[in-house]
Amino acid sequence: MAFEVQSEIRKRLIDAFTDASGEFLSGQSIAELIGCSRTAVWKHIEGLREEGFTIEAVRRKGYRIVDTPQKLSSDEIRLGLKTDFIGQKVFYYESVDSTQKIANDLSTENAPEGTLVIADEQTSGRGRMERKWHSPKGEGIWMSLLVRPEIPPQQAPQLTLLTAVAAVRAIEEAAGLTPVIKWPNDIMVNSKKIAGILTEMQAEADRIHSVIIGIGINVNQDRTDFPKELLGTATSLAIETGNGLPRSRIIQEFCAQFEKLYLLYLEKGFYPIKLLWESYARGIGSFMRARTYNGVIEGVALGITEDGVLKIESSDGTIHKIYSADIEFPLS
Ligand code: BT5
Repeated sequence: MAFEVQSEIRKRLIDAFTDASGEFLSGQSIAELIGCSRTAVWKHIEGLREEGFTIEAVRRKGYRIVDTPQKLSSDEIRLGLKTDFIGQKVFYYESVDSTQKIANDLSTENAPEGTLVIADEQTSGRGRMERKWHSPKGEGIWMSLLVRPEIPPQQAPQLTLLTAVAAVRAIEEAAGLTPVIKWPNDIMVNSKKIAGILTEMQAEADRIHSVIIGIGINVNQDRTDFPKELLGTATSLAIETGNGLPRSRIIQEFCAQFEKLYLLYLEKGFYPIKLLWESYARGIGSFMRARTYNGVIEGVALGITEDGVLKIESSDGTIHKIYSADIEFPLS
């Protein structure tokens, strides 16, 4: 397992290139910006090259980044990341069992809010209720985000809906197609699942210690990359757009969208998020079948409550509140 620790200087160098937006930075100005000697600048530039960055060096002009590596790295994720705290600390792994587990461990070690754990591959990626999440090497975004909102624990499911909106918007911005949301955590394109969200928390009775939000987005798989059982139900951005996409761009966009929505949520509560969620959701007003722990409920979906709970009205007029379920309805 490869684990990269970002040095503070490397971070500052990446920030300087981000602010330069593709323009040249002279060796001297980099040295001043990041607080080290010109020789050290050169060493760090070489380090970035070894990671796969293509860096142009021109006499009297300086350096600029002309291409980023295909392979993910924490430096590549930071280059172009325009957030204050979401994703500002990135832990990148080549292969892990599950990023949820690592983020959980980091949370108990007091990692700061916004810490992001990303893996190129998960060997035991998981969905809700101990289901498997297929996370093949290099093909998707498998990441877990740590937040510590000061909200009552029972409101944590709202963060799943907030994350769904952030994921839809990130995909919209980075890939140019607009997915829809299927309550509570499925992101769909052409009636197939392109991304899923798993929200887990560490809490006491009345206080959240941390919420770990797991997001899986299928990016570069072609049809043959999915196992047989997912062939009819899963899709990827490459399949839907016909293009491969740099994963870092989607991750950065997700972080920016999430941060905006999260700050709005902390300031104004769930209502504005609920309105956005409803604008991307499908199935409200439709006949639905909800498979819950306690059996199957069928009826018309009335909408979601302030707490993000789904309301279904069955034919006898009873209104059921659904906290957790898999739902089925015709998507197209
Ligand atoms: C989810 O669960 O959709 C949550 C998925 C969260 C995955 C992320 S990846 C990073 C982080 N680390 C983890 O270990 N997990 C999180 P659920 O709604 O229960 O859906 C699971 C179901 O989706 C499975 O039973 C399959 O039917 C289907 N599935 C599995 N892998 C898939 C994939 N790559 N694409 C689309 N569908 C998939």
